[in-house]
Amino acid sequence: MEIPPAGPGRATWLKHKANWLRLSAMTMNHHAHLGHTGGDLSSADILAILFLGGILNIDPAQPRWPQRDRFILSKGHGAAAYYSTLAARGYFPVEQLRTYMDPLSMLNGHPDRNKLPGVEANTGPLGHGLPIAVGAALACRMRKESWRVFVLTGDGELQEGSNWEAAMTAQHYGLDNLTMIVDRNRIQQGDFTENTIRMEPLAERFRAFGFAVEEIDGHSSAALYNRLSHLPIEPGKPSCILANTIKGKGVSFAENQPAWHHGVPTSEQLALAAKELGVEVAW
Ligand SMILES: Cc1ncc(C[n+]2csc(CCOP(=O)(O)OP(=O)(O)O)c2C)c(N)n1
Ligand SMILES: [Mg+2]
Repeated sequence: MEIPPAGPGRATWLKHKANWLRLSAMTMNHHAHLGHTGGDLSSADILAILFLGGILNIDPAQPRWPQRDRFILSKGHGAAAYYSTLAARGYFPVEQLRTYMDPLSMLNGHPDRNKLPGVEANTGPLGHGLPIAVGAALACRMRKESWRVFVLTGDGELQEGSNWEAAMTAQHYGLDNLTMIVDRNRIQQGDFTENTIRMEPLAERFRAFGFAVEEIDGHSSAALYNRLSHLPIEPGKPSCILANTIKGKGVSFAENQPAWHHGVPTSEQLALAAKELGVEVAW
């Protein structure tokens, strides 16, 4: 796929793509009368860089190519943004996004690897993506292959203990082919993370569990690109990127509002979002 050369042109192009993912996800949630808009909007820049910005070594024409990089959306409730990304990358026609959550659609409320090309793991129950990613990274090591594993988690999701068991395993095996990205939007279901179960000091916690950690602006395509194109952060250690984001990013009425975790836009809100994001969705 065509990616503009490095520079301000590429940053603008990626921002436009990410905003298209945002509006596409909101349109899907609107039609389905269900969805997780806030987390779709916070993750869009990360998904855009990985899939459309040339980070992942993948081939949509061969979704099961053995040497591909693996991406796992651990926060499976962010499916609408993820499906929009896979369609934009060419895994299936964008028109199929219209079928989101329809009976017999490939686009379930949460991703299903048996139905949709490009999906590596069935997720939705929180706390499973990192354990699966660790297993994949270890398998890669044992086979002496060179593909990499990327996993995107929520921040509230890290309250699931399974993540910390997986983190211990990743550091034990020195899995520097594993990169976890945390969508650190500071909101979970119902409230801010720090009011629910405090996550800080999150960077120090991951360091103590043997990860190389870096905090970046999760809405800056330059920061994301620079970090993700120079991995691992430290040889011999799994990488953890704490991507500081805003839940509901880009849409004034949804930004930083816990209620928009599950919020579904009305027709009027969708029109306002389109205006604010400066994109059109025509599928
Ligand atoms: C094991 C489990 N418990 C509860 C839920 C219901 N649930 C869906 S999303 C969510 C909140 C997730 O918050 P966070 O990880 O911060 O995601 P984001 O802010 O990126 O949407 C919850 C509790 C679930 N999917 N899985
Ligand atoms: Mg969150």
